[in-house]
Amino acid sequence: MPMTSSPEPEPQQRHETVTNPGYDAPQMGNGDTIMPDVEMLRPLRYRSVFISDTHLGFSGAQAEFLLDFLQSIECDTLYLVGDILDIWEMRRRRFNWPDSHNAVVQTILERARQGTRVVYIPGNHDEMMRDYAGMSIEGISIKLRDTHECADGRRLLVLHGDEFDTVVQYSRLVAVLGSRMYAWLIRANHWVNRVRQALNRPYWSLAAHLKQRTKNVMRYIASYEEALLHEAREAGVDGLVCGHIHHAEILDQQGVLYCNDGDWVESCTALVESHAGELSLLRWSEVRETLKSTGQAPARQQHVA
Ligand SMILES: [Mn+2]
Repeated sequence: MPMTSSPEPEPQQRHETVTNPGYDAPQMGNGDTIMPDVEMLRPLRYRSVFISDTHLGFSGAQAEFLLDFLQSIECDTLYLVGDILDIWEMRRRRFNWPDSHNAVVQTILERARQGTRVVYIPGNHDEMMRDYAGMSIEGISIKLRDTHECADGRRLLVLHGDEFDTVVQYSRLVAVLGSRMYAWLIRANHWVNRVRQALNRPYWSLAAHLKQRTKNVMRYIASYEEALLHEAREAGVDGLVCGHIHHAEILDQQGVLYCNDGDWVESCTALVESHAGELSLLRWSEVRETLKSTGQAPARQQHVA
C-alpha cells in the first residue's frame, strides 16, 4: 500500500479522500515517510465493522484472534450480528468463561464507553438477549434487526438470519403453498425452540442438521442466500448483512447485496465498510500474516464497489 505523505484529512472529509477503499490509511503524524511496522499500521480504520458468530462461552471460539482484531481496528460503528455469546453452550456444560472471552467483552464495552456506536443484534445462541430489544445497556443498543446506511447512501438490512433456517428447509413446500405458510413456519420454528428452551434443550440447528443429512452444503448455502435476498427485496433495501451459517461471502444478485460476515470459530472474518462506503470481507488470519511478514498494510480484500 502506498504510504500517504499528505496530512491527515479532516475527519468529516475523510470519506472523500480515501484512495484505498479496503483500508483507510493510518495517521502518520507530521506526514514524514516512515517505514511501517506492524504496530504503526494499527489501527486499521473503518467506518463500520460487522462481526457475528463469535460464540463466546464456547471452547471453540477463537477469542484470542478476536481480541487481537478488536484491538487492531477503529470504527465509528461496531455491529454485533448475533451468536456473540453462546448461552446454550454455557448452559449445557459447566460454565466456561476463559479470560480471553472476558477480555473480548471488556474491550467491546470499553469501545462503547469511548464513543464507538455499538449495535447488538442477538442470534439464536444468545436469543435470551432478544428480550432486551429496544434497550440500551452499557451504551450498547440491542435490536432485533436494523437498517444501516452506508457512506454512499446504500441501505442494508442487518439481521442474524437464523429465522431463515426454516424457510430454507421448507422452501420447496413454500413454493407450493405460498407465503402464508412461509410466515407460519417461521413462527412454528420459533415456538419449537421456545419449548426446547423450556426443557433446557439446546437450540436445534437446522443448519447443522441439513449439513449432516444432505451432505450438500453448497445447496444449503445457496438456499439460505436466496431466502435472505428475498427478504431484502421485500424490505426495499439495497442489500443485507447477516451471519449464522459461518460462511463469509459478498454477493451481488441483480443489484441486491448479500453480505455474510462469517464467524470467529473457524474462519475469523469480519465485514468492514471503509469511509468511502465500500464493503469488503476481512480474513483476520491473512491480514495478520501480511502485517507481520511484510510490514505492509493488507492487500485489498474481496470487495464490492
Ligand atoms: Mn446462529
